Amino acid sequence: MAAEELQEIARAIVADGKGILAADESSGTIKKRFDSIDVESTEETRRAYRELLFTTEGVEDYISGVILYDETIRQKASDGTPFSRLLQSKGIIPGIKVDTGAKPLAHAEGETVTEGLDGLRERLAEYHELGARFAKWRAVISIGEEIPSEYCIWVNAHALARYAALAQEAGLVPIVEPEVLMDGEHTIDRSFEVTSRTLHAVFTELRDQRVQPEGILLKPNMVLPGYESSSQVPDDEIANETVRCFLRHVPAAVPGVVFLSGGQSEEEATRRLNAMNAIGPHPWKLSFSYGRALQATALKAWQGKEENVEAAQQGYYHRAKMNGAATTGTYVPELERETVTA
Ligand code: 5MM
Repeated sequence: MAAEELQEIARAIVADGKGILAADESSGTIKKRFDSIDVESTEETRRAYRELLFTTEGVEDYISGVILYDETIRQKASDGTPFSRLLQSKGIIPGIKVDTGAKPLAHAEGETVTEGLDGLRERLAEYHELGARFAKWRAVISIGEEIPSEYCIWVNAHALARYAALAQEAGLVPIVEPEVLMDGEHTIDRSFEVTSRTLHAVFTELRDQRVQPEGILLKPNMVLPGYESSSQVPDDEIANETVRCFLRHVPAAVPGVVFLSGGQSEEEATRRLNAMNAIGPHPWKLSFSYGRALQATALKAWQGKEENVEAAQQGYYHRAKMNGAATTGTYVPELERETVTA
């Protein structure tokens, strides 16, 4: 596809005040989320929950794209409208997760490689037919005493680039997600070092495999201490270190960086994104592609009950609005107390 068309999609996704809802939980992950609210995970409960999110009135003011899972892109709203068409009708761009998950990496205890390249060209063509205009592939890098190995970083970077090249060929903007996990006892310096090595490998492979940087979006972790670390740091340090790391590795030609939340609380994810934008301008837009940090309140409010749909939608709308403000550095905690109604 022409480079300009990919760029146009990427730019629309990171338009001021907007970001992505990651609703591409695989069946195993959504089951874990539903277990936390004691709701059985069936095709119908998953459909009903996604319908709740996608039909939230007014959320399109803050959400430019939604990442879907294979099952979800084939599902319909209660009135028979396919989810991808429903999103398009609200001006939201449908996207699709195309990896098939992180699997144990041979000869590398505790490390994984993300799979899904077999038949990917054909799957991408089908997803384009189904309305997707961007794709997502997540590589997982864990921090431990002896890991990550260079072997793990480079095989994952290689696969990310192979995916990204195929996605661009199919007319889908690849969201490139090398997630350095936030679990562990490591310091922020160690997170910086591992994120730096990972981004170096990813952008080397992307370049070697002829991926156009103007037509991708990067979905990374923020640089912060591990959750079990005894040395926690303030938000402005997380913002400074994350931006400093990206300035070293992410080409200015990349239109946007859309962060994952990775288990941060909803407000932490908002505050830290805001802190980064408050020290801008940066060469790229800094926005969000949150799963848990957009859905936690909504999921808890829903509890699988029809009568809670409105409360759940209000929770989701509110987080989308808060993160929308964070993309322009205009979020202040006082906004949390504003009415949460759409
Ligand atoms: C929504 O979760 C996504 C899919 O995860 P699985 O393949 O493990 O089911 C995940 O890739 C997500 O898009 C990112 O991790 C961002 O979500 P969070 O919750 O970290 O913001």
